[in-house]
Amino acid sequence: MRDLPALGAGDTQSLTRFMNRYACALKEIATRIEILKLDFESTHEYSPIEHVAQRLKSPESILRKTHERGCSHDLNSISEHIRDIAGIRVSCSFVSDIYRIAGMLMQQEGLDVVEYKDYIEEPKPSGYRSLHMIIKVPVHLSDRVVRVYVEVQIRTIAMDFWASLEHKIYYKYHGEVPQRLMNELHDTATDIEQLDRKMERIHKEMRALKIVDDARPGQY
Ligand code: 0O2
Repeated sequence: MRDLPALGAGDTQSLTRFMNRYACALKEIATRIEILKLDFESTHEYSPIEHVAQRLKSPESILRKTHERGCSHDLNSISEHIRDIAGIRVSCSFVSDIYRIAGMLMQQEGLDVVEYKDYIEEPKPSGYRSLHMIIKVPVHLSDRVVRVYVEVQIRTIAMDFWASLEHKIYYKYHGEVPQRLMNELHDTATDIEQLDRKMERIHKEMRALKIVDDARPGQY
């Protein structure tokens, strides 16, 4: 985004306009994801998306992150350096769905994937698994188009369950999680990886059976 005024005390109008762009970008990407879900369901009689959640970072949390990063507090700089002000999380049933959704978004006209981090291929030391993309999303304002960063996190329901519990534990211990718990979380993340694989295998078997069943001549 360009030509944004500096964030001054009491400059709430600029801040509101600034935050609105992220809210609009979230609407834009959420709609695209919803359309993918609807179209996929009607074409394949199956939904690769289980759940979608979105959030906007609060101005306080944006400023905290800006401060931690040591970057300038003006809105132009914030919009360039803090790329997860708008975040959307997509939960899928199976790992292959994660890549399917990511691939469909990457191909969409107008969306520009500027960062792609695959923490499923290379999990974080904590055990965290998820696919992250930073996407530049066009927002059509009354007089111009601005492009706004949105962070998209895509993972399985099981990975999401793990991440949410780990996040709670991390905050509960103010980042100083006892080693025993960290080890246990790490082991659980590995269990989840195996569980995801097993579930996907069963699902594939079931779909193969359904195809055979559907191909059979009708019975009375
Ligand atoms: P919150 O409160 O969820 O927003 P970045 O902060 O994005 O600039 P980084 O580390 O390069 O820096 O980004 P990365 O690795 O893509 O991670 C961004 C987000 O992924 C985090 O946002 C978390 O939401 C999630 N995440 C990353 N690692 C972990 C992890 O080990 N456990 C859990 N539960 N979540 C993780 P924030 O800003 O840290 O937090």
